[in-house]
Amino acid sequence: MSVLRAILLVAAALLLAAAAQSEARRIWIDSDAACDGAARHDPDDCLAVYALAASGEIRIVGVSSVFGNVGETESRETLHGMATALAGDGIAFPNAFPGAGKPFHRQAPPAESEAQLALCQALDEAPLTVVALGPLTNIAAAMTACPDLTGQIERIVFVGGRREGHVFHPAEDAMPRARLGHGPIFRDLNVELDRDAASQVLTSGVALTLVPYELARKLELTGADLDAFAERGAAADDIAANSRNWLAWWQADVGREGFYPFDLMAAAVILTPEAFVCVTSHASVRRDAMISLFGNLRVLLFALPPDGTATRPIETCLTFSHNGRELVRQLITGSQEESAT
Ligand SMILES: [Ca+2]
Repeated sequence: MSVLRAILLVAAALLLAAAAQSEARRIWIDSDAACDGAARHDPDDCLAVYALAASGEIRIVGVSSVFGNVGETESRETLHGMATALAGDGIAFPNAFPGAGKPFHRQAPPAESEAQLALCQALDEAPLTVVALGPLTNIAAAMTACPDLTGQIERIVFVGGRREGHVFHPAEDAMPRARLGHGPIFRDLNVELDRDAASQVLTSGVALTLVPYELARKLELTGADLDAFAERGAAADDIAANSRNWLAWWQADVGREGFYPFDLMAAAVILTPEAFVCVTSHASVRRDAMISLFGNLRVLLFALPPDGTATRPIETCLTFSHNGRELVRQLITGSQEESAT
């Protein structure tokens, strides 16, 4: 093959790749990333962001930071750090637009964040799917700022929601001698930190996919998974290192070999939808009549089948397909072909 012909073939391949990328599904990531290595900071946002950034099959058109697991500033700095680390590995990832530092209804007057304006602009350019890994404040703010563009949101994939009466109790039967007999209990924080935003998004009419605790509890990421992840490059090595304290807390205080990778599941719903069994449920934001924890404030409840009180049909991913668990694990550990090389 002549040198000229080889150059032309490479150029054609690059053009094809660029064309495929421009036609790829447009994704917006909203995140309360907290993977700084602190013992009680859940690194799952960073695992989700890594999986989305590294896939090459989607086009990340924007990223925004929101308060949640940590403050908005720390979340944004974490995302910026990830962008730098990913760039070092040759993976493009945009810097995060600053978003909300507190719930929408507690902002007086409501602040107009760069995140909501940038999301409106991205919606004005073309339809997109939002992966919502934290409280829905930025999404609700954008819906308020540019209501005529809400129809451009193809779908929101949101980490949250539960069935009535369901308590998030990760130890389950893993720690029979735990203090008080149950070990830690988690809240549905992405909903509870901004209930009004959750309610606004739910009632907006935009297609919504819930990725609840009930799904995440069906997969544990272990130390061996983090070992494999760390081999994928400097960015992965950083995130894996910053996940070790979280893993250690799960092993010591929850009694499990691994941790439930909550936000990673939302990334996986985008990247490997065949890994999941998702059904239509009916959801609403209201008080849970079966339990009075946390002052019995409103929460996002879904019901299967409809229970007569729920209002809105939405997609809810509840379990894995036959090989789904391994497909999701491989988003972190790398594909089997990669492992074999
Ligand atoms: Ca999160």
